[in-house]
Amino acid sequence: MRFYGFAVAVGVITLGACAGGEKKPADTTHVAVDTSSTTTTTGATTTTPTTGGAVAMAPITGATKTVNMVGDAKGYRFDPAEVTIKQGDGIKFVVVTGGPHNVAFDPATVPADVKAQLDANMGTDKMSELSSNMKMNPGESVTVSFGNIKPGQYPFHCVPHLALNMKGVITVQ
Ligand SMILES: [Cu+2]
Repeated sequence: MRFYGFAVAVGVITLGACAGGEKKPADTTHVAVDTSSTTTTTGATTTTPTTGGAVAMAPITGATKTVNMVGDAKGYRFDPAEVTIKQGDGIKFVVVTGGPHNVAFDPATVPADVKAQLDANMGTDKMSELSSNMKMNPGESVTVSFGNIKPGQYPFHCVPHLALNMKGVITVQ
């Protein structure tokens, strides 16, 4: 009455290859994308595009003439209204009476290749391109350099008194 050998180690041999079910090939691609995007930013665009005030002021190297800005019983005017100068000269516009006055060039009358230089030559005391700030009191002035301005005729005016014919012409020889 003996029962042997029943439990003769039945199923313990089922050890087996259940390893490594978690690998996904996506890991490698992620790394590759990151590196490539860093290299794209190094594009060599170092040239300055069309920035407005890129032209430097060309200083007065010659004489400076004075033009008075006047408003009285006879009307509003530049005195003298017609001025002839040489390239490199300057003009100092001085308030005498009847302010506020200013000095402005009509962008439509200034040649395209002169515009940026003339605007720069008016300095930074401006209310817009080619138009100086208002000058209120006697003795206040606006000085414009004609350095590096090519020969030609340059009409100018006073913005608040343009309708009253306060204007003139500068001839650069
Ligand atoms: Cu005026």
